[in-house]
Order: sequence, then structure tokens, then C-alpha cells
Amino acid sequence: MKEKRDTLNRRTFMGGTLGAAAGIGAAHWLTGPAEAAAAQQGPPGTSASTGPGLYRLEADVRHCEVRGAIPSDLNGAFYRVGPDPQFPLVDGNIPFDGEGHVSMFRIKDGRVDYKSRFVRNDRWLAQDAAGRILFPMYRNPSMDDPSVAGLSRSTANTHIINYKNMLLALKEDSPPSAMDLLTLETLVPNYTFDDLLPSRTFTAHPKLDSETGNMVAFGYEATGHGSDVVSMFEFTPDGERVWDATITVPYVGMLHDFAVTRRYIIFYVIPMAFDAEQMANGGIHWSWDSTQPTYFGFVRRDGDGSDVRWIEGPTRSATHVMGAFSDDDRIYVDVEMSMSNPFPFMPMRDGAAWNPVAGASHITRLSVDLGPSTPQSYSIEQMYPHQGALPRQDDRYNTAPYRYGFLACPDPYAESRREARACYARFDHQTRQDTLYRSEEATSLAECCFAPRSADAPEGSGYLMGLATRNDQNRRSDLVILDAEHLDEGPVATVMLPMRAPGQVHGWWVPESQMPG
Ligand code: V55
Ligand code: FE
Repeated sequence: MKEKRDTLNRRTFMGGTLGAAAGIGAAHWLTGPAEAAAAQQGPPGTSASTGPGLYRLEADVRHCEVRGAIPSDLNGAFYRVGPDPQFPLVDGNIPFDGEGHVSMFRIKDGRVDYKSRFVRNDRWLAQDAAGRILFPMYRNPSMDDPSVAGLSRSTANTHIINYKNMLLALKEDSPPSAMDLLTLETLVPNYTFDDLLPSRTFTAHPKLDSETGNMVAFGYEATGHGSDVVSMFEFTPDGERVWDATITVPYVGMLHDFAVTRRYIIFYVIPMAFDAEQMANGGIHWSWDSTQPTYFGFVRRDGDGSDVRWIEGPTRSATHVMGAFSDDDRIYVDVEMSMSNPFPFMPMRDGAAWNPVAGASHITRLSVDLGPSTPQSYSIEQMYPHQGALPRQDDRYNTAPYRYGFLACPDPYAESRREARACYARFDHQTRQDTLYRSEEATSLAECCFAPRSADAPEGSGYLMGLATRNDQNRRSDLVILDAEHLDEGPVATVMLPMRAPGQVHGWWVPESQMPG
């Protein structure tokens, strides 16, 4: 358990208000979820099973207190989801394996109601009935209790989107779980798109086509654990499957996100690699294999998959896509990129210590020249000095050329790392300038989410929102709402919760026009 203790020490080292700002290494988690994960695992030296901090509080707060004023053109709901272990994680498991806890800020006519519920899917119900963990290890079914054989292993803890008047809680190793948009009741624990899902898995990062509104998505390890098959598919908003095809990957790495342009689907294979030996020894699904290259792959959206081309590149990590586009000459994909393993809790296959500098992410543009019939390399350009993960865009531009991106990051202009406050940055890729919202002291910021002012508002015109955790107020949570074109002016409204909200990986805005009547 030395490894475990090192992990905790690393997390402590990164902790505090700065880490909270998303900068260092475990950036995905330190924007908020990292802190929750750290709390869940207890202070250094304590074991996960005795440490404080399972959250598990399902709450309803009606008529939330609001400082400032909710804009009259902001109506809909902001949903968040993150891992919240139903029971303490076992030693050797990782914070990615907590059960999905969904929260909602329902915003309408100036009023805000807050609600949170666990995703009551097959896994949650079985464990609730048993009163103990039945799926003890992240994405390793060989460790499961025999009683749950055949049940979905989904924690439904990673991302949340609306589809066909339902809320889908997503985990990339399983089909979604469908919930009611207003009550957060789990409606379909294992939603397979009326049996049209051509994969055993479904990504946490589907994309909406900017022109048609169709959902383009994929599943990797599509035919079972460790499989090199990736299934790609496109559904209309009404649930009709209009395209599907498969490809195989050069090796089985984590395909957490992908990019879709008008013509292409793009995957980036990173050396967060499937580790059969580690799994046979009772461990998790992945380890970081620093000996492996990356592969940038692209495939036409309308073909049978046979045209896929893979371009080898240097060892890097990139987990999330900010935006992507293609023209006749090039494909561009903007990602959060680090030199090495960005997650302190993910094992290093070579036994090296996790490196917080090499694990730090920056917004980076990958591009490929489509001139040569067989491109030999892809380009890597760091776009901004800001250090952070979980980038977002105006999601109406998922598959179109885009100008604005958003990111939670520590203040890149602070005198020292210690004094850097948590910020939300808006990037203008046309001018390569940034605008910052600098939060209060002792505040952590979760991933932000953009809500357009109206369905046809110009790109980036609307609101940017995200959860602020007040580390000096027993980690009480506020939802901060900013004018996305004037981040530097501070919140137009702050929704104040009386308690800490559950941790978050990703969040999603549903406009009023897509809410139930
Ligand atoms: C991520 C999160 C996950 C996971 C795989 O942020 C990748 C990336 C919360 O679970 O299982
Ligand atoms: Fe993600």
C-alpha cells in the first residue's frame, strides 16, 4: 500500500486553494472533484475505508438564495455529475470509480431550485440492497461479486446530457442510464437506444452536429473488455440511427473523448493503456505506458470505416477536446495536452513516480495536413500558457469552426503559484487573447459550462456558469453565473447553497425549450 500512500501525499501536496484552481497535474480533479476525491480518501496515512468524506447527501433546496439577479433570458437547467462512492472505495481503487451523483440547478423566471440524486441504476440498486460494494475495482469485472454477473457495471458518473426528453448519465464502459429531467428519478437503468446501440459501451463525450442536431457518438472496447474495436454511430434527435461503422485501434488506450468535424471523426490514442496483467492481479483497467507512442486517427463520417488513417506521434496525454474543425486542407483538434500521465492516481507501468509538471495540461492545437494521401505526422502547437483541464466551448459549435473556448485554470498572471486564484478563462482563438474571471480567495472552481442567450445568439454570447467551492466555509458551494462576454466583471448572479454540493466531473446546460412542459 505504499503506492496508495504516495498518491495521497501527492494529492495533499497539490491540495489547498491553488490546486483547487485546476492547475496542477490532476487538473481534472482539482477543479473540484479532486478535492472531493481527496476528502473521500481521507488525510495522508488514513486508509480509504476509514477516511472521512463519502458525500451521499441527496438534497432538495427550494427557492435558493441568490446574490445579484438571475438574468431574465437564462431559463433551463444546469446539471452536474461526479463520482460519489456509495460505500468506501477499497484499497487500490481510484476516485473514478465512485457511483454517479447527479445534481441540478433548475432556473426559471428568476427562481432557482436545487436537487441532487444518485443514479439508481443496476449497480447502485444491487449494492444498496446488499449494503456493501459488489463491484470493487475500476473497470475490472473479474473482481465482481458473483451475484452481479451480467449486470451493467456502469457508475454513470462522468458526464450528463439530455436526449429525447431524458437525462443520460454517462460512463464510457457501459450504456447510459436515463433519468427524468425534472425529478432525477432513474427511468431506464441501462439505456440501449431501443436496442439500436451497436456497441457494449457508450462514450461520455457524444457530440451534437452543428447543422443537423444529430448526436454523433462512439463506444470503445466495443465488443468487451480490452477489445480493440471502436464502434461509431449517429442518431437523429428522435432516436433514429442513421449511420454506424467500426474501426480498430493500433493499441487499446483510453479513448475518453473524440472530435467530430463536418467530414471526419477523429480519435487520439494515448498510452493510458489497457493493462491485462494488472487486472489479473486484481488492479484497475489502465496504467500509463511511457513506451507507447500516440496515434492520431481520422475517418470519414459517411464511410464504412475502412478509410481510417493512423498517424504516429510522440508520447503525450490528451483527455478532452475543446473544439475541432476541418477544411479542405487540414483537420484541427484543440485538446488539453500533457507530456505524461495527468492523473496522480493512475499507476505508472514503469514504476516511476507521478510527475506533476509532466502531468500538467495546456490547451494545444493538433493538426494534420490532408494534402498527402498518407500524412506522416501531426503538428502540436501549445496555444496558451494557462494550465488546466476540462476545456469547454459553445456546444452549438461542436462540429463547426469555432472561435471561443472556456477553461477553469489558476490565474496565469499571479505573482506566485501560491497566490494564484481559481479563474475561468475565455479564449478568443482569432486574437489569441484571454479574458479572466478571478474568483474569491480560498475558492475552487469546477469545470464551467456555457449557456447561449438564445438559440440563435452569436457564438459565445450568453452565460458561463460553474460551481465554486468555498474552502474557508466548510466547503459550501455557490453556483456562479457570469456574462460570458464580460468574465472580468464578475458574477451577474451567485446561487448560494447552504451546504457543499457533490463533486463534479462534467456539467451540461439544458435550455428551457428542451425541458419538459
Ligand atoms: C475520465 C473520468 C472517468 C473515467 C475516465 O476525466 C476518464 C476523465 C470519472 O470517470 O472513468
Ligand atoms: Fe470527460
